[in-house]
Amino acid sequence: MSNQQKLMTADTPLLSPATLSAAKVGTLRPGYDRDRLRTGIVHLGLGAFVRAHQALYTEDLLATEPGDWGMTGISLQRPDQRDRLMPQGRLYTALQKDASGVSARIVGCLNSVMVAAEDPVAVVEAMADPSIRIVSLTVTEKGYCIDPATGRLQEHHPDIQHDLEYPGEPRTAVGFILAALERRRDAGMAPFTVLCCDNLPSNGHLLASLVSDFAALRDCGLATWVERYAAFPSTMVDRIVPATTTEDIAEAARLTGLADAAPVVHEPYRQWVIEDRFIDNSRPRWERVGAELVSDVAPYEHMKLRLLNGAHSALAYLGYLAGHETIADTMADPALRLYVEGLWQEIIPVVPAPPGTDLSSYAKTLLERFSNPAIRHRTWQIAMDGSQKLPQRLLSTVRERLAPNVDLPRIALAVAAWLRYVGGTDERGREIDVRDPLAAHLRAVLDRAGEAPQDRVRAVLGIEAIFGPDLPRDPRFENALTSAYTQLLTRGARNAAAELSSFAGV
Ligand code: CS2
Repeated sequence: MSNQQKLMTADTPLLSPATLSAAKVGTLRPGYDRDRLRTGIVHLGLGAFVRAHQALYTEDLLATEPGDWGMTGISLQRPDQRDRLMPQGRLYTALQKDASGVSARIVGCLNSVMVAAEDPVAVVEAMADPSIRIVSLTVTEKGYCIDPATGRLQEHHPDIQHDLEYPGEPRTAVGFILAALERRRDAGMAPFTVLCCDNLPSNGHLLASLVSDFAALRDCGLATWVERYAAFPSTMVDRIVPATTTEDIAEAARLTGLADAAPVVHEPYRQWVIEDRFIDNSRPRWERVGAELVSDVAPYEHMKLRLLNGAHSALAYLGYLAGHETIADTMADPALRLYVEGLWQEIIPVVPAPPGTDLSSYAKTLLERFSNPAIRHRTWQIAMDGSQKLPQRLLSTVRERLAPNVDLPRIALAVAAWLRYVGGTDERGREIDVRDPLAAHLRAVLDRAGEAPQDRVRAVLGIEAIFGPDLPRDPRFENALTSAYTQLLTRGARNAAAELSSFAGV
């Protein structure tokens, strides 16, 4: 906790099981007996998202129907979450915010919290425990050691190499899953269901093939057992959850009367579409609290990745370059708001609508969600890891528009804004803190390319891990990107977007 936070919460009792009953009126508290909650889920990647999404669905369910679905939360690397959550009995506050106000709820379904890097063996043991029926994940795109353009495991990734050498003490999510599945197989137990909750296309199938790629490198018998018995349902997850700030910590304390070092903030909206394919059908009845259990997640996932995440990335790069700190600030800029409405018009024709969904209404809802002034979602945060995000968010749409030969000026501007952003200098000449596993490589490629826009575009397009083998060879895309990039350089993000904004809107 910073000194500032300490000052703000100095007179406030710490959140803990002992002080829970003192929470201020209006604070929702766990509606079940925490002491009797057993653990059925291990979750890898204990960031804010899972605590504001899956954990809240689970919390809602436990309140109406007690079950064995408490969660063990695992941080793969950093101890911060564990260090904040343990002293408060793993309780935390979820703040729901929109223009009409804020409400607080204290969440209790985390039964334990571990840090994998400190004790990987204990984590494998926890996952191999017979009580665990689901291992879910939110480790972000880069946590899968995947080649973004091909969807295959990066065998030469240093962490994968490490996990091949020390399979009992892994570092990666894929390594942990396989080590625990191996333990279960050797003990004659059933596997667990692996539930990927990251924003990746066909995320369950993708993770199944990564685990199978990795298993094949280790032991073919294990690969066959995993393929035969394990299950990797796909999911679509949705809720906007910005990084927690010092102000949020102070706000949580003010609302609940209890000092919480680890609150999460989220919008009211949430959606969770899950492929109903669990081992022995053993899962929480999440559908009772609003999740959708379906036989095919693909249309939901396409809609969400391309309309929501695609637009989010576009707004993040353009908004950042135009000097906007948050998505809500970017949406308050008329040129960029009109731009994103036009962007959706480019995306919608190539996205099949999920059953019962109208994509224009979906886009209207996104307009409202992105404009939520109470959610301060930083453009810089969303701009992170673009090399891992662009393929599924924007480049699939590029391919589908190029196939029938339709133009794509707004999508090209979004990709050009990413290119401008990873160049590392903003429109006022200030350095950008580019966070991306390929940041150094991108910088080197751009430095070698020189200053001419067409050379920079061509050089970056040549990165096959992002653009695949096909897009660099498509002169239509190269031309669209070069012209958008030139516009950005000469006129700036705001004007380049405004130029394209003479659209009627969704
Ligand atoms: C965002 C997502 O950070 C990002 O890249 O686009 O985290 C987005 O907020 C969620 O997917 C919304 O469900």
